[in-house]
Amino acid sequence: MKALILVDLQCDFCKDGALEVKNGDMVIEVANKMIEVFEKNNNFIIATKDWHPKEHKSFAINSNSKIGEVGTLNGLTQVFWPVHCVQNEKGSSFHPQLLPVKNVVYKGTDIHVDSYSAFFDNGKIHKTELDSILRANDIDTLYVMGLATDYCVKFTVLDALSLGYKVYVIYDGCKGVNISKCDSDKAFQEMKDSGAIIIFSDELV
Ligand code: VGL
Ligand code: ZN
Repeated sequence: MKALILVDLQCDFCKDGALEVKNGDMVIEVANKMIEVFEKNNNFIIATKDWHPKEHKSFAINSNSKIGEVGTLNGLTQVFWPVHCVQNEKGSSFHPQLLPVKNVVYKGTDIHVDSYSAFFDNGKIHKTELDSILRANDIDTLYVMGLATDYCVKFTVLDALSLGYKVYVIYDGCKGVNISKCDSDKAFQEMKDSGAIIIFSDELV
C-alpha cells in the first residue's frame, strides 16, 4: 500500500513566516492536487508538523547564537534557527489553503535535540509514531513532498529508505531553505543516490 507524506506545510515556512522558504507557498497547490489523488484512490495521507516548545535549543536566541550560525546541540552539529513552529501558535498551523489532513505526526518536541526527520530525532534516539502508523496500515511505498527540501524532506526520505520503504520524492512539491547555494540540488542528488525516485506531480494525476 502507498502513502502520501506531507512534510511541514506550516505557516512559518511559507510567505512572511518566521523561517520562510522561498516560494514555499507554491507547493500548497501541489499538495492539494496530491491529496485529491490519494483520497480518490483511498490511499493513506499523513502530514508532519514541526512542533517546538518555545524554549527549544535549536532557536538561536535560546542557545546564545546567531541565526544561521552553525554550532553544536547535544553533541550534534546544529544550524541555529529563528524561533519557528512554536506549539499552538499561528506559525505552526498548516498553511490556510491546505486541504484538511486527518493524520498528523509531530516532531521537534524535545528542547534538547532537533528533529528534521519525521521518523527520528537528529540523534536517532527517539522514534516518532510515523513508522508504526505506516506499518499498521500496511504501507511500504511513500510519496514524499513538502518543506524544506534540504532539511526535513531530505532527512525524512533518507530515514524512510533506511527503514526499508520504497520512496518517491515529488520534485515540484518541494522547496528548500538553501543557506548555501544549491543545497536543494544537493539534497535531491543525495536522496537519489540513496535510492529515492524523483518524480513530478503530473506523473501521479
Ligand atoms: C525545518 C529547519 C528547522 C524543516 C524545520 O521543516 O525543514 N528546517 N526546522
Ligand atoms: Zn524546526
